[in-house]
Amino acid sequence: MRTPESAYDRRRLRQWLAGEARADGVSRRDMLRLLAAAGLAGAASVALDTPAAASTAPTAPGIVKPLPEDLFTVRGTNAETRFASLAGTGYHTPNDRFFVRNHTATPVLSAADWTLTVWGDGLTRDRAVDFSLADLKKLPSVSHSAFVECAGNGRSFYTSQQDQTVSGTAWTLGAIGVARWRGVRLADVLKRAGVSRRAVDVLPRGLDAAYVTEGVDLGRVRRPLPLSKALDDVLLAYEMNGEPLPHDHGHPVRVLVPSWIGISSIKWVGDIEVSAQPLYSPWNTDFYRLFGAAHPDGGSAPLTRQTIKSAWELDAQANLRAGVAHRLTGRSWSGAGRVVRVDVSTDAGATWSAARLHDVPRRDGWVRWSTHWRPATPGPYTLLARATDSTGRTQPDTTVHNTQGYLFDAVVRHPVNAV
Ligand SMILES: Nc1nc2c(c(=O)[nH]1)N[C@H]1C(S)=C(S)[C@@H](COP(=O)(O)O)O[C@H]1N2
Ligand SMILES: [Mo]
Repeated sequence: MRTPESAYDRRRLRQWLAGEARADGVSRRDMLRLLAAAGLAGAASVALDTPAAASTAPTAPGIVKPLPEDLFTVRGTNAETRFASLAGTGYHTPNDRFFVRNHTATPVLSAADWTLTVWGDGLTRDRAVDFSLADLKKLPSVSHSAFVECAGNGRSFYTSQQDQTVSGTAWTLGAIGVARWRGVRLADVLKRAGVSRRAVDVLPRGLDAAYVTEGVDLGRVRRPLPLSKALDDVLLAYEMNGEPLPHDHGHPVRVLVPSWIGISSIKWVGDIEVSAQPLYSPWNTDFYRLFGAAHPDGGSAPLTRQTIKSAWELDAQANLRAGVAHRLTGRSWSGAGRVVRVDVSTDAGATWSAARLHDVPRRDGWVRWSTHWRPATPGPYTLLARATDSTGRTQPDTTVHNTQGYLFDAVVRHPVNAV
């Protein structure tokens, strides 16, 4: 029913390691130098404490929308949603509090001037095909509720809970949002462009500036998708929660790849290469694979689906009145299936009970849940939430380490104080 993802990824990985990969403008040697410089072998430590100046800043460089402190924590060029700000909101993350992950800066593009160019040797004709936004809007529109979640969401807990060193943005759990996306099926656009039977990969590329890191220009943000996934459930979205796509989330059009890691969902898409050969970019070779002692020499296959997580809609170190019953809320999600059960503990795991679920579990989304708790006496407490999905997967106590801190799925210890 779904794409044969793991076979695809194993094949791509072999080709990359065997040097059969098309270099796509960045040499393997440059990438290795870059990774060495970034200290990924013995990776640099994540900064757990956001500098005071950053955490109170109302804006992040390159982000257009306001980032009030009660909604966001700014982390470099990115803004993390504060889970506490989702309490009482609906199923979908409001656009004003949806996290932003930018490699560079949000480009402010005009919808009227925008075109999408579809090109490559995987098309039946030997010329590129352009689509305006008006052209896309003439195709049948579809809506889909789905999360976008950064592969590094939860990364800081490798350090704070497991005492491990990882590189990258020190997210807590707020690098996720669920929106109702409206747009057209990528499959319909590819068919119009004339996708040939030889096509195997598609490579959407953003119109934001080239990403330069450690002195290496990696080019514009782009990540290949297997044709089978591209033809399955991928959207070219032009609306988010009933509004035109906001600038920070890809205006006028972004790719939306349900259940896969956030990097797949290319914002501000400007062109899509359709290729008869496997494609590579830094974002499916040296980034977004698992490296480290517990992983194969040379790294894992490229990451595709998101993992399983839970979060309380509370700040860390929130104060709750002792001796009073509180209704506590949270959300759980999984890229592999529907979340069917959430267990919670208010005593650091000594006892557990089932949380009440408030949504019909659905794939590509999350479930809201609640529990009641009356802290008997003042003092510090640790809250835990552990989700189980329809594939039978349950959040573990620890996550196997990888150097770039991707796919953290362990139960997070959430400290609160009864006062
Ligand atoms: N063009 C472009 N697309 C991009 C990115 C980017 O920097 N440039 N960041 C990616 C990453 S790493 C993530 S997690 C998601 C974040 O989407 P959001 O900012 O709408 O929440 O966008 C992805 N698409
Ligand atoms: Mo990401």
